[in-house]
Amino acid sequence: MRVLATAVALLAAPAQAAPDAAALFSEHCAACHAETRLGGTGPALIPEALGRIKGEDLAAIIAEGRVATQMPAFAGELTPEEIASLAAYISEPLAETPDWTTADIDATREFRADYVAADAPVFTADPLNITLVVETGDHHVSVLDGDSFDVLDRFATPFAVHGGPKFTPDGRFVFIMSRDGWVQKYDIWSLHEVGRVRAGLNSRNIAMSHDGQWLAVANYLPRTLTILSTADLSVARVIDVTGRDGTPSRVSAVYQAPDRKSFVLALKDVPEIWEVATDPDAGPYHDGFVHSHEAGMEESLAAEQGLFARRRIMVGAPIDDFFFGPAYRNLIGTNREGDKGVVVNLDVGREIAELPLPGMPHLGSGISWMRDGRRVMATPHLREGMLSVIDVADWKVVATIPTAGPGFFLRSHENSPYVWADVFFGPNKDKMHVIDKETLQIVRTLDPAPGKTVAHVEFTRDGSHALVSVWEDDGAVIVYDARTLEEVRRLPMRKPSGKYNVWNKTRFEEGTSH
Ligand code: DHE
Repeated sequence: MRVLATAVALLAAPAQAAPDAAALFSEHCAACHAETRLGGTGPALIPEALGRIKGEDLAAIIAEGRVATQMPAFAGELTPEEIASLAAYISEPLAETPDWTTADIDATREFRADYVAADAPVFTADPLNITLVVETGDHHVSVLDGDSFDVLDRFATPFAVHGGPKFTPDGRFVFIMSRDGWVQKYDIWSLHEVGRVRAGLNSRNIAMSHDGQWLAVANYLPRTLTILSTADLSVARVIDVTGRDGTPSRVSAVYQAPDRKSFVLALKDVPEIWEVATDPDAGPYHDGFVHSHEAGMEESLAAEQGLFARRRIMVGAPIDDFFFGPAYRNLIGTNREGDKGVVVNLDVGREIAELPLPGMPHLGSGISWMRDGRRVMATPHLREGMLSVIDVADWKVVATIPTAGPGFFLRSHENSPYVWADVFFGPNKDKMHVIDKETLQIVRTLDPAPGKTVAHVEFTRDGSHALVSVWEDDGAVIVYDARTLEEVRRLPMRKPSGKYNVWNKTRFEEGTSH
């Protein structure tokens, strides 16, 4: 009888109300992350941005806070249920794709009042041998003298920088992009930030125009390409990215094609590659055909001309990322399934070849070099422990090099006989292969920080030294003699990711990707 009474009492008790996540967000999070969840002084809290917090539990971050940031711990204030409901709330996609108009972008432009443009470099180091190290551990960039490896400056970046910073062709200014769409301009000669602007709400990467005047920002949110003036970070154009059938698309990546005086874009949601002119005299840009009198041109749907003229190249399926062949005539991309490569000829505007490339090739990390009189390119694979080496004249796979696990980045230099390939994923993430460019054999496997992720290489201007990241919060950049493969120096850094040498990047040194 007592048991029955207890059961009845329990049933009669009001059910524990589920926490009101939206109200909790407004009360505790919105002041820093904005009511819209699109970010304020704190980063955006939307799945597109949070997906990058690998291996970390969102609820744990809310409960414990984030060291060395302004993110406080909420464990004392909120119950575990409330924290879990907040974690679920910010993992939900936004109900609608938000707008981010030219006026919105312009309103975020801010310039450093203490910036004074120097007339000449304020340091004695070779300005073209400066190397930037992106330290994602505490969102800073270190500016290294490429000869002495001394740190000339260390400045704060926006939260979560991704992709390569892009230099103006003279190497004086550099632009750095964060996943939340902030673009920061930094003056290398003055060793000083100039200013920043939020060009998108969730962005992928940036590209510099051939003449250094325009910076393209590839966005996921909204579905746009933002083109900024590099002079003052003002908006030159926001291009809505919509497929021929009207479907809005995210931009996976944008790259500079200097020989073509254009930007080339990979679209994520529609089977199209776009080319956008950076030449005021460009055109006409016909969809599928460019500067061409081939049959069929008359049938093309659109023809734009002049600066920012756009043309569509129709492909069989969306291409996520790609690598350019010689003289930017062809690009090789991969399909979403990551099992084949597709070669697209940019001159005629169509696919011209296919090749088997299983295991999710990471073509954005591809590099190329001359081997035995023929130009080859190599790419790592994100899902298989191998590198594919492809002849770019006939697009045939000439070799497959087995590695100790799937890798992320490849690097070489014209003056180096070796390709450096990391093993980013799996138990051998602490290994770095050094591969002979002629024999395609692994000549040495370095193991400089056992148990830690060792990844991404950049060379000095002359190719004499290779800089390797120990990708940990108490990490380092290790400087190697690129010929003897001996360690020369170890510079402590906070989770260093990519490194970018001004010369190699502005001169399109052949061992470097985009
Ligand atoms: Fe990257 C470059 C896409 C995840 C670090 N990454 C690029 C580029 C693209 C790309 C298209 C070329 C842009 C450029 O430099 O202009 N990256 C992707 C993805 O699609 C992927 C797999 C998933 C994602 O969510 O974006 C991805 N990338 C990562 C990471 O997890 C890495 C390792 C850590 C991080 O910072 O997010 C990472 N990506 C990098 C780095 C570069 C990069 C360091 C620049 C390499 C270079 O040498 O130029």
